Amino acid sequence: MDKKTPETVSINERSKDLELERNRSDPAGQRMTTGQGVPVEDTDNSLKVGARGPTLLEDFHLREKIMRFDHERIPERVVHARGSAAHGYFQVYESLAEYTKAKVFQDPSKKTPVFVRFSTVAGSRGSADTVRDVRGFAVKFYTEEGNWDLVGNNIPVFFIQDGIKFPDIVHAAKPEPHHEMPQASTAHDSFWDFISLMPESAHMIMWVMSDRAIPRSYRMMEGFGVHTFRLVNAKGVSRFVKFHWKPLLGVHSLVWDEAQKLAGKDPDFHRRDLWEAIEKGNFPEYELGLQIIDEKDADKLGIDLLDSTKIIPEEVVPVRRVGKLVLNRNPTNFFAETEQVAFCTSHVVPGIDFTDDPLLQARNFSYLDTQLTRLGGPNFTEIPINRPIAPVHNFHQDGFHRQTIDQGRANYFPNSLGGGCPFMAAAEKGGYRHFPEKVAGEKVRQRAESFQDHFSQAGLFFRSMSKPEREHIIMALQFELAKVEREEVRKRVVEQILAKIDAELVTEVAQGLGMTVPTMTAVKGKLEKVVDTLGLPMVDKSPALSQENQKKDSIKTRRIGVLVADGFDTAELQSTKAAIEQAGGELVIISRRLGMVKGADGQSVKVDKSALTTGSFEYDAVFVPGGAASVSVLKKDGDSVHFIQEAYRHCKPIGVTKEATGLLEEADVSTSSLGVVVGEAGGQDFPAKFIAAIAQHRFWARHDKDLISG
Ligand code: HDE
Repeated sequence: MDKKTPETVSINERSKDLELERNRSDPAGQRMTTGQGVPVEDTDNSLKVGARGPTLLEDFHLREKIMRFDHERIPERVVHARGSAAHGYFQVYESLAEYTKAKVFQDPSKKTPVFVRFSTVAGSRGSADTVRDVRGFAVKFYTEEGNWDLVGNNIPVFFIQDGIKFPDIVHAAKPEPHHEMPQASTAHDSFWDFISLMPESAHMIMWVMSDRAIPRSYRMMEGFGVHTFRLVNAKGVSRFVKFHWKPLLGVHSLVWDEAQKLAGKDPDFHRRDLWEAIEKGNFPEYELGLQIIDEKDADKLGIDLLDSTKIIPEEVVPVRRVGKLVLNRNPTNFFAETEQVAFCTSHVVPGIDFTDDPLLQARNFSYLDTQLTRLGGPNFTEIPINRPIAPVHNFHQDGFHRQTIDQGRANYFPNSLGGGCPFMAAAEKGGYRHFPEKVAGEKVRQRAESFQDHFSQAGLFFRSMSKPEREHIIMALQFELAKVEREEVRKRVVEQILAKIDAELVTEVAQGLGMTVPTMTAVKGKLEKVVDTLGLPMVDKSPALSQENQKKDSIKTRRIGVLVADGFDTAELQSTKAAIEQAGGELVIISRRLGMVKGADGQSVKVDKSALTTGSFEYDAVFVPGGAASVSVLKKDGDSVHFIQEAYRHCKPIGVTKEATGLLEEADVSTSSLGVVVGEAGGQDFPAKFIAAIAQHRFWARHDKDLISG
């Protein structure tokens, strides 16, 4: 018998792409066949007795075609049904061998292929992208020692502490069972009823009511592993770790009014944004950040690391950026890749291990289990997008849709008929060895005492927000609770949850709902402990939590809507376009008619969007070039005036030159308002000032409170 050596693979950025190639099918230049490969003569007419006669059962092409169509759907994910994905790679900046033996973290010259799926949680597959919800951020690393799935969210905490509550929270959040309403929204009685009775959700509720739950783009949101995991090095030393993804474009959000309008005008807003950015070569990039905690320091943090409703503030344990994720290729086929990808938290590689977080432990069961129904059996690991690049050999066999053709007689271990193969690998040879954590105790159904502080971090989050961000949270709560029909549910949320978080919060929400403001119930938290034990100068606030403190130095990939009609000032449009494109932004020409629009000097430009199909909420800023004839048309057009007013109310930068100030007047927007940039006649500095304003993203201070009411 041949003496075989174990197969190994060396990974590079294209490994998974090449591996998928064997499953790709391209009809170009090919003739149509049946599923059996028999060429088809006619796919437009069924086989009949005479042109007007009955159809024959013998028509195997008709039957096969209809049968295949009848079974195209598979069950959607029970949560995270609506999603979009992309391929890319991950590259570590320097070896992390000190912390983990995972090969993906050893060699800075190596690019490991990844597939990343973003999603909303509550809505069905066809629901709108911009609803208020948590976003999934799931990453599959195809490493040389097997697949590692980091299945995270864009919010670092969760609603519940124990996985046994997951069916309850999801039932409560999903459309109500008797009439299946509302779709993709938590603004209903059963959700808030549950929340009012589950104080452990208080911290998560603050995040979900904040701007984080309405991101501007998947490319501009953070990601978090949520649970504490372990990194284990070659010597077997384990440290705790929290995973973060930091988008290089900064963290930006929509406002609620925009999000709702987008849901109607472009329900695919985030999916389109991701797809188009990649097609244009604007590859989304995120840095992987690690908060690493030595086991001996875990008790000093004032929180229990096994409690997924808590964060470790970045000011307490800094986030070290260790590598970069780049998404540079759209999937070839949505169903084959984005829909059939199966993430499982239990897919780990040597050097990465679990903790006893009861949420994580339950997930480790759920993700494996859910694929059985969704993907039709246990062979989902053989579906091309799920197949590891690393070689797979075991005695799992048979079942629906088995692809692998196992050779030989021995399908059991130990065996002698198969030469004892496949053999085991010692930990030193790459075998996965679980971290030998010491555990002892009684079997109990209990929640640890250290899990009991539900309100300190909810308050920390609220206090760490800027004034506009706090107002957004207040307005979101007013919106959601105003949709709750039962008064006692509203009351319980306000009295039992909000009154334990923050005085400003509870006062404003209660007043907005026409309720008596309850007295704050003081709940002594444990955060003070962090100051005591680590002597750190914070925790009353964590500036890292506020999006206001994120970097705002670039306009890369921002979309600027340009309102024009015939007679616009061509030179102004061209010079502004050149400057904005140079800075990485994009101008989108909007006009009443598609086709060409003519400048005052006779030169025409192509219209990108008909004003009928778009609105100010699809853009990051608005630009109106001068040109008396163009501006005079826009002034008479209610939609253009509304465009300006709406952009203004959403606190967006608005740039106008020369005659275009007339459109501002018509819209009742003062030229001296914050974030309104006016180009003086002949002024050279307009583009630079406008670009600086766009980089700020929004001008919240423009009009304090009413800005988000829509
Ligand atoms: Fe999930 N979750 N989850 N979840 N989750 C699923 O798995 C579950 C939780 C997350 O793009 C399901 O394949 C339980 C936290 C993402 O395909 C299911 C619990 C976090 C995705 C499931 C949680 C997540 C899912 C549905 C509590 C952030 C989409 C379909 C114990 C760290 C992955 C599927 C994709 C999907 C179970 C809580 C993130 C049912 C039981 C916390 C990003 O298995």
